[in-house]
Amino acid sequence: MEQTFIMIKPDGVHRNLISEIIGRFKCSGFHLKGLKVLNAERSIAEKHYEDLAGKRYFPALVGDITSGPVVVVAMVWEGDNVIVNCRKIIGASDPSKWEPGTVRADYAIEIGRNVIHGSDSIESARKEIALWFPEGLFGWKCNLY
Ligand code: IDP
Ligand code: MG
Repeated sequence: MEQTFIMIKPDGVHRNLISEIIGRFKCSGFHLKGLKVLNAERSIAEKHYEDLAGKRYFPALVGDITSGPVVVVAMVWEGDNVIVNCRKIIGASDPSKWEPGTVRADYAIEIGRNVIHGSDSIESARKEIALWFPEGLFGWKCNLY
């Protein structure tokens, strides 16, 4: 089954949006395979966003994720088509394209403070899960479906 990595960024944590945002993923068919709160280390944040290393906003982006004594909430969800479905729940990163009903439409302030990250492909999900959960995932299987 497909897995995706979801992260509530520091702005979402600081605004007490953790429970509200996790609640958006309680769709039937999604299973929670990992959940933790941690300080994001710079090396992990840089590796996470390495594809964007050439962008002018890269230092600000890494700075945001690692700024001060902040935390991120990292989650792994598993399910059929979970990557694309979670991206739909999250919404577009570009403010001019925020779709109503998405997490970002409801809570993002601007593109640089858009409260949440979600993997965009199977490859990036694999990379991000390995990066943020080097200890491995919670090993259980839902027996209700
Ligand atoms: P995504 O988060 O929707 O996948 P990406 O294009 O992968 O969007 O960009 C990663 C993150 O980089 C965005 O969520 C946002 O925090 C930041 N970002 C993207 N474009 C800009 C920009 O033009 N200015 C400032 N930050 C940006
Ligand atoms: Mg992205």
